[in-house]
Parts: sequence; structure tokens; C-alpha cells
Amino acid sequence: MVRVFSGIQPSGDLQLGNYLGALRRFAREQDDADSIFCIVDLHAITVPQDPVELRARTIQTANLYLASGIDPERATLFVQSHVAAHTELAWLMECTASFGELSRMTQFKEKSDRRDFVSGALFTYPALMAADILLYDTHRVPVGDDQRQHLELTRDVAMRFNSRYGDTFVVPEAAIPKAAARVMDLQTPTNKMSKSADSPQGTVSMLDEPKAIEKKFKRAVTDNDAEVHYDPETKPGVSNLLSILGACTDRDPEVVAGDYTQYGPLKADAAAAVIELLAPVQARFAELAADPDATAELLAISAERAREMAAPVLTRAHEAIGLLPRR
Ligand code: AQP
Repeated sequence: MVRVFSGIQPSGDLQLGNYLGALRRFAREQDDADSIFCIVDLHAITVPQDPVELRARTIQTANLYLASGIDPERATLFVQSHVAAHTELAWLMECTASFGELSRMTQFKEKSDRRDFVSGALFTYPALMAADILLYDTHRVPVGDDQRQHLELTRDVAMRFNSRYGDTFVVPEAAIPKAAARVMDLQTPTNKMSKSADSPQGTVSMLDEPKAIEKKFKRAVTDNDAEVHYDPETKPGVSNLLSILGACTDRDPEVVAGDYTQYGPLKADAAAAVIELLAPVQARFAELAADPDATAELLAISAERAREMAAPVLTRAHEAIGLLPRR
């Protein structure tokens, strides 16, 4: 059976891009494959996090997976730091990825540019991500377009390891969605919507109240030519609204554009579609949030399952590279 792996960082309140580009697809596709979903807390700490908030957000992120429809009976849902094999394999990946490759990662350049303190781990982040994926003999990795470059690196590292030490890892494929592969910020539509960006009016949180969502769409940046058509290059703001509305209603943005001649109704309909889409997720989230212990228990059961899956792959990699077997 095809094995799928993907992760989300508990680095802030999950936003609409995380839902459309990741969570909604995970839930829709969970029966097509043996699915493994991870809350990648070790990735989140590559930039400083408040410890109390990080713990709370880890449970919150798990609850958002569950509220989005991930069924822990059918999929494995666990916290990255609960499976030590991730950091163990990450070291082997760091030894296999080159400094030049890591230096070319655009996410590192973007994130390091906006900080005073840049950790070494922010630079080696893609090596840990490669470990996350390769540890489970993953075939397919559903991610948003922003992760395409990291996925390419994972494939390159897997192939290099295999050619140096013999067939060890399955080489995974990225699965980038057609719709909403890159949801953009409502205020700066040339930037990706991001949970940790400092753009409260441009970011729609998955837990925003309907009134807040309406307000954010109403104030969304468009342009002055008052024409509705889909062209992300010349009309990034309008195209983003069309993409969001299209993704919410399962239509192509070009087709959606045909329904509008003015920006006002487009903004109102995009807001209404997002509110309708998120309402059942928010309702289920409220139920789950009332019992954090139940979620923690479920994560513990899944982590045990993940440890069992990861152990033989880590041993295979250790043996291939020539580490003395553990007795
Ligand atoms: N704007 C987006 N549009 C479509 N997909 C997106 N994803 C993130 N933003 C968008 C997808 O969500 C999954 C989880 O992402 P992540 O938490 O690992 O980190 P990220 O990609 O860096 O997302 P953020 O929200 O921008 O987090 P921060 O601000 O902490 O860096 C991935 O599949 C991603 O593609």
C-alpha cells in the first residue's frame, strides 16, 4: 500500500493555507493510503518559541488535525519529538546533504532575513525534514507549493545515500495540490499566508470568528483597475481571492472569475465560503479542546506505532553507513 507522510509545525495558529494546502487534503485522501501525520515540534523550535505556548499549540495542532477529519484509527498522528529516531536519522541526513544544497534553500533565506538570531538548526532544517519522510518508507508527501524545494532536496539526499551505501531508502514523490497550492497573504498578496508572519490582518486563522474573517476579506488588498480576472502575475490580490473561493467551492479560479464584475461581491463571497468551510471544523475543535488529556493519550498510542515503524528503517540506515550494530 502507498505510504503517505506529512507534517505541520505548531509554530503559531494554523491558517487558511495550512487548511487548504494540507489538512483538508490529508483528511480527504486518508483512505487512499497508509497515512502518517506528524506535528513537527522540533522544526518549530528552529526559531525561538515560548515554552508554555509551544506545549499548548502542540495539542491545539493535534486537535486541528482531528477536527479536520483525520481519524486516528485509520491514520497515525503523533508528535515528532516523541519518536527519537527522527533526530537520529537527521544526523545521517546532515552528513549526506551538502552545505551548498542547504545554502540554496529559499525558506532559509526568507526566514533568516527577518531575524536577528539565526540558529544553526534553521539552516539544517531540510535535513531533519528528509529524515522525517525517509524514516517511514514514504512514497508520497502531500505539501503546499512552498515545500517543493525541500522535497526535491529530500529526494536528492535519498538517491545520494542509496548510491553511496546501497538501496536503503524509498525515494518519495511530492504531491502538490492543483487548487490553493499557495494561499497568499490578504494584505501583501505577493507573500505566502503564514502562521508566524507578522500580518494579523493578512492571515486568516482556522479559528477566527466569522466577523473577523469577514473583516479581513473586506480589507483584502486588490488593485485599481476594477476588473475581475485570474492572473497571479499582474493581479495577485484578486487572483488570490479567486483561488481561495475556487478552492472552497472546488472550482477553477478562472471559472469563478466569470461570475464577478466587481471586487466587493467577490470579497463577500470568498469570506462566506471560508466561514462555511471552517464552521464544522471549529465546532469539532471546540469539543476536542475541552478534553486535552484524551488528545495526549491518543498521541501517545500513535507515537508507539510510529516508533515501531521507524526502528527498522533507522537500523537499515545505520548498517548501510557502517555504524557498529547495537547489541
Ligand atoms: N499559504 C499556504 N498555502 C498553501 N499551503 C500552505 N502550507 C503552509 N502555508 C501554506 C502548507 O501547510 C503545511 C504545513 O506547513 P508548516 O507548518 O510545516 O510550515 P510552513 O510551510 O512554513 O507554514 P507556515 O504557516 O508558513 O508556518 P511558519 O510561519 O511557521 O513557517 C505544509 O504542507 C505547507 O506546504
